[in-house]
Amino acid sequence: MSAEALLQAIDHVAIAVKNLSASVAAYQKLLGAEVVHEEVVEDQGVREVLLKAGGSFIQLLHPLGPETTVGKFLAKRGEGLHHVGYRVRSVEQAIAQAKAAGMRLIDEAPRRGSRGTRIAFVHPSALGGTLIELVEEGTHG
Ligand code: CMX
Ligand code: CO
Repeated sequence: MSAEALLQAIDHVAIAVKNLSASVAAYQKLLGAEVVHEEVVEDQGVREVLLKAGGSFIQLLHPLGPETTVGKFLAKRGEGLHHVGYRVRSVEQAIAQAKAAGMRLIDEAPRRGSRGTRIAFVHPSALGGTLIELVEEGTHG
């Protein structure tokens, strides 16, 4: 598979926030963004709210506790951009391609994300200091 066929779209831009309801209210008020989903993903230690941005999402992330990845990120770096999610056709294929390219992967096998998605993270050191999430849409939307 060629590299250009891999990335379908930006699935989401994820922002770590300290106060989820205040941030949701700010996005609604300032950008008129509509909340389309809210979910606790225990596996990732987060509660997330998705706001619609065309065919993509803004993913507001709030940690389930201080020892989670997002909890530690907030303590160390404060609020801000946490990762970018790229939509791919097949997360297995994307993992294999990233691995073949010598990239440092956080997940070598797909995990379960919100909305029934299948996801895998690529370490920020692989792509210019930005944490990347590969996202394959679930069959149930
Ligand atoms: N973006 C960019 N760089 C980051 C980062 C982030 N989100 N989080 C940490 N880093 C950097 C740190 O600045 C640090 O860099 P230096 O070594 O240059 O100082 C380095 O990575 C290590 O930082 P750390 O605080 O020790 O963090 P860890 O190594 O413990 O964890 C990471 C970093 C990326 C491996 C971890 O956050 C991870 O496994 N992430 C994937 C899972 C995840 O993020 N889940 C939450 C979201 C779930 C969802 O989207 O559904
Ligand atoms: Co994400």
